[in-house]
Amino acid sequence: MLATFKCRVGITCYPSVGGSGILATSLGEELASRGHEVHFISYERPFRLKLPTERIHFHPVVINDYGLFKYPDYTLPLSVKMAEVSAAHSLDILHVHYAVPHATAAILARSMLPAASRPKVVTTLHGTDTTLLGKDRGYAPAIAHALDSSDAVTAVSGFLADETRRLLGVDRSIDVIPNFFIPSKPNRTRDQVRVELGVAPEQALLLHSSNLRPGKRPDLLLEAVARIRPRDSFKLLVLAGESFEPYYPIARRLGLETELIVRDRVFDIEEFMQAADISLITSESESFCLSILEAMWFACPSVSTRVGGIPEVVTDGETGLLVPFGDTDAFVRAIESLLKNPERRAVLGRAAQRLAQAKFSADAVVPMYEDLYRKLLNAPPRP
Ligand code: GMT
Repeated sequence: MLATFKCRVGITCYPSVGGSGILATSLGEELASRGHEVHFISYERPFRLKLPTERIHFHPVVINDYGLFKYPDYTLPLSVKMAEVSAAHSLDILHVHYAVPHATAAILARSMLPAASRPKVVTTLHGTDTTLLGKDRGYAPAIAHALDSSDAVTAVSGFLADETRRLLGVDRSIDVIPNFFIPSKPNRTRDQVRVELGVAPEQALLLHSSNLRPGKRPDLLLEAVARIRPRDSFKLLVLAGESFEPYYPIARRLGLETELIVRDRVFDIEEFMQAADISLITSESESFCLSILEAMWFACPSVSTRVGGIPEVVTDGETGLLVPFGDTDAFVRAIESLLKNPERRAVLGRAAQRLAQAKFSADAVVPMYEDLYRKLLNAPPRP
């Protein structure tokens, strides 16, 4: 019976600001709310994880700074903790988010346990674990081995599944399970937030939310925004997952001091998402782009580069606008066209919200993971 399926899942992810950890945290919380028992195993509590929560446990991995090591090792203590938690709590599944080094640690943990009590290993690929590290000869064979040895592999977009096969030469099934998002209800109104940010009623609020890693190309974002005319028609809000410090000189050179608002380490992103009019993404590669989805939930359309898995999230001309990577003129024109046309913005935004609710909600996506777990637990053990 579908409704009575319950299992014990260990989840490992990066706890810091980043889409893979955010997704893993939401998945764990959703699984717990559906009656599964969830054990997070990581070096820190994932930053969005609310504790205490019924059926959710957190097991920190302690890393020894052994004097002999020039580089501290995380993989081994992580695998030992995974094996320990699996044995102590009879885990059915070890679900790792981001392959490096989590998948390697999980297969090692599995092999440390007696055959009868080995959890199934599910590896979810999020992006640079394939698109960046998969190109690095110092990592690729280990990633390919960990994927081949996982009981199931999922990727957050069809693009990422294909790239993984191509770059790593992996010849195994990879299930595509997209990301999802559950917006919290903002505490303040849209108007209150806009007043706090200093956005005039006639101005549009442009939003960029990311970890600002080089691949997000914050430099291109600022260059494009500096070319938007009229200058006083907008403000740009950057929700910075990491320090914006390296980009202030660019913003100053481009004379964007008046338009730019930066907020870092924001935990209540919903407050700002609801206040935004257009979400901007200039990434050179993106397997999915969770921040576009977060904005979609607040009926905020996007202008973004047509790269990687983004076209699987944004329907060009219907829920947002896609522009070829590197074509700054086209990017600026796309933003200006939406600035001039609030009605079109609203139509795109409403369509984006409907798409998010239909395809990228917890109710649409979490059962895909539950089905996968159920299938694995019903399958015969690996030879
Ligand atoms: O790969 C990264 O840059 C980090 C990773 C993360 O942990 O945030 O981001 C990836 O995973 C997200 C969640 O699945 C996706 O929405 C992002 O598109 C993806 N980033 C890239 O592919 C660059």
